Amino acid sequence: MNVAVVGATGAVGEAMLSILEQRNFPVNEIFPLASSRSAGKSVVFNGRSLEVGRLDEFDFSTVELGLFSAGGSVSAEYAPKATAAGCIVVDNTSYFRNDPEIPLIVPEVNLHALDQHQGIIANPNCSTIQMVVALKPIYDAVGIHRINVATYQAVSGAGRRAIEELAGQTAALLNGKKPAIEVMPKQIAFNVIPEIDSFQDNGYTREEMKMVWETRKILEDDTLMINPTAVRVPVFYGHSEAVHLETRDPVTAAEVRQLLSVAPGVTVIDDHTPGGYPTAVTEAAKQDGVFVGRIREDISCDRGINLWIVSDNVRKGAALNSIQISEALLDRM
Ligand code: NAP
Ligand code: 12T
Repeated sequence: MNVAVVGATGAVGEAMLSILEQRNFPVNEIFPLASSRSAGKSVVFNGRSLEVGRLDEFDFSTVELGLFSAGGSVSAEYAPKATAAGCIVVDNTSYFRNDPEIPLIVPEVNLHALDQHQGIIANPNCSTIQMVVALKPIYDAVGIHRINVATYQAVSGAGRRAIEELAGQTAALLNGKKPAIEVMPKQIAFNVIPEIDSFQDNGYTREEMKMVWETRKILEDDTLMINPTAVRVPVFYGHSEAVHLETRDPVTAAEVRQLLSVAPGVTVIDDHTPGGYPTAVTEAAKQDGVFVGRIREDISCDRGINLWIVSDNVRKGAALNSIQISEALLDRM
């Protein structure tokens, strides 16, 4: 396949290039694209240095697949142009996710919905992806009525400049200097911020509402009750989630552990010993899986189950999931 990577100089685009390479995706020609700011810079693919091209000058009829991660407004403008030129688009932005005509896919969970695609396939939000991978086997076995979730999200979710801001603030503070605050709403180094994406009329943030809208769409269940709090923490790679479920039928922690131990894409690390659980930096970062630990019955609620879920937000939360979707598209050709 000829493949265009739109946003190739970004945090997600860079991971896309390296995952395409690692998984031996059948790439014929690859076109890294970005804005005029980065045109002419180079990126590395399969040991070769490639020049970054300008998205606004690119002819999408020369590629079969476009992996988009350059922001919602870029996808709004260029994804329809790409499909009109015969290119299939896997879109990582939130722009098309809630469109009922556009499949929103996590391959371990709802690959069947891919068959409805008309040229654009949406990749869900990072926090939604890792949660539904872990919840799908429980949902199928005993049903889920309600989900309470608090996220602990890495700065890489907000892109390259946010990664640099955490590093820069940390260095500044350790050197007794004032931290510069440009990308995040407050100081993120040595802090925790309960604001990701914009505030909505109901007092939730858009990042929180994405978890509601997207989880319902992926699990095809509009009755599912979801109550998220999305929080940014000073971690570079890997989102963590404390999830509290209310299931429809009773289930024990041991049964949940068993369900998850055979679930696709899930690794259970749940020893009741010091350190016997996954963390973002130690287990999840740079890995492909969704890691689950701290599985226990909720002592405050009948049919309540608690879980701790971590995964690499840039890989499974974005680039890897998009490439798994692309592999499934290839299988269907
Ligand atoms: P990033 O590090 O800031 O990178 C942004 C990329 O988009 C860069 O390559 C940038 O190119 C390119 N870009 C920006 N405006 C452009 C334009 N007008 N024309 C062409 N290219 C343009 O951000 P990121 O973390 O990689 O995220 C990129 C997008 O992916 C986000 O906006 C979001 O929509 C999506 N995303 C999704 C998830 C998820 O949960 N699935 C997670 C993270 C991000 P330049 O170098 O030229 O500026
Ligand atoms: N604002 O693709 O800031 O909907 O961590 C993913 C991550 C949007 C998205 C973040 C964001 C998305 C973030």
